[in-house]
Amino acid sequence: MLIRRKRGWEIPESQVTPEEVFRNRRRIIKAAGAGSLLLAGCSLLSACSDMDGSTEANAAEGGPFAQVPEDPSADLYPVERNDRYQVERAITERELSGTYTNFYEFGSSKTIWQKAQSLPIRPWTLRVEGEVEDPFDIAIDDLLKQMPLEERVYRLRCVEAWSMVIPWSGFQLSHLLDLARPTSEARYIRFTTLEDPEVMSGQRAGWYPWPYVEGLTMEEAGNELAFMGTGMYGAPLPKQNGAPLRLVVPWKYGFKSIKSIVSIAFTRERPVSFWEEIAGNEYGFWANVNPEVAHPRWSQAEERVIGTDEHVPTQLYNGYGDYVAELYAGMDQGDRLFR
Ligand SMILES: Nc1nc2c(c(=O)[nH]1)N[C@H]1C(S)=C(S)[C@@H](COP(=O)(O)O)O[C@H]1N2
Ligand SMILES: [Mo]
Repeated sequence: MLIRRKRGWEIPESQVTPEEVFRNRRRIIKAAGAGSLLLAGCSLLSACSDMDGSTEANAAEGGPFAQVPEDPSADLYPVERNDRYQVERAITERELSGTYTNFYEFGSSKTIWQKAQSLPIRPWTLRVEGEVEDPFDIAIDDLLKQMPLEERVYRLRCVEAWSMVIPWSGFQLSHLLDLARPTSEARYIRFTTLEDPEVMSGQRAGWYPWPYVEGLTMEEAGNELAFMGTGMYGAPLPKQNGAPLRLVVPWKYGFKSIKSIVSIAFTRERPVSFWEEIAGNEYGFWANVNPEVAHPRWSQAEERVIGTDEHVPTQLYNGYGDYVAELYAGMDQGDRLFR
C-alpha cells in the first residue's frame, strides 16, 4: 500500500492516536525483523508517525450521512427511545460522531469516514455458527424485521481517552442469542468484521491480523446493556460507524464495539481479539473502563469530551457499574479486567 508519509512534526497532535503510534511501531519492527532495538523513540510526535493523508482523493460526494440507495432500512427509523438508559451529558453532535471515527480497515486517520463510503452494505449476510443447534445465514434485512428495534443513548469511551454520547438504534444482543440458540457448550461469542481488502484499503496492510475480531463471554453478551447497533440519530448506521450491524458495549473501551459484523460464532474457548493479538498488555480481552487502571502509556483517569473543551473524570465501567459490576464479582483478574 502506498502511504503518503508526513514527518511527525507536520501532524497536529490532535490527529495522532495512540493506536496509530502502536501500529507504526509494529510495522517498523516487522520491517526490521527484530523487535527489541526499535521500541525506543516512538513517542506521539516522533517520526514514527505517519498519516494516511490521501483523504481528498477519496472524498465522498454525499457527505457523512448521505442516504445509501441500496439500503432499504431507512423506513424503519426513527425508533422509540428506551428511557431506562439515561446519560447526564449532552448528546454528541451527529456531525462529530459521524466523522471522528475509528475504523482501521479504512486507515488510521480521523477522516476515514470518506473512505468508508466504499463499503458495500447490501446484500449483507450475517453468519451464525459454532456451538449452536443449527448454524445459519441471515440477510440483514430479514434480521431487522425480526428484532425489536429501540433507541438507546449510551456513553462511548475510547481507550484513547476521548468520549461521546450517542443515540444508537438497534436491538438488545440477547434477542439475537435467542434466535441463534447456542448449545450449553457455548461460553464465548466471537464477532468478526468483514474482510475485503479490495474495498478496505487498511486491510492491505499486512502487519495487522485481519479480520477484526472481538469477543464477549456469554454472560456479558446476555447482559441487558449489550446492544447491536443498526442505526444512530434516528437513521440507519452510516458506513463509517459500522453499518449495517455493529456491537455496542458501553461499559467497555470502544474498541470492543466491533463494526460491520459478518459473523458471530459461539465458542468454548476464549477468542483472541484483534487488539489483544497486536498488544495484549495494552488492549486486553476484558477492557472494562476503569479510571484507576492506566493504559501502560497514558492515564485513563479523565476523558476529553468530543465537541467541548471539557475534560471530565472517567467513571468505573463507564458509569454502568449498576448493570455490569456483578458480572465480574469474585473474579481475580486484577488489572487484566480493565486494560
Ligand atoms: N471493525 C472495526 N471495529 C471497530 C474499530 C475498527 O477499527 N474496526 N474501531 C473501534 C474503536 S477503537 C472505537 S473507539 C469504536 C468507535 O466507534 P464509532 O467510530 O462509531 O464512534 O469502534 C470500534 N470498532
Ligand atoms: Mo477506540
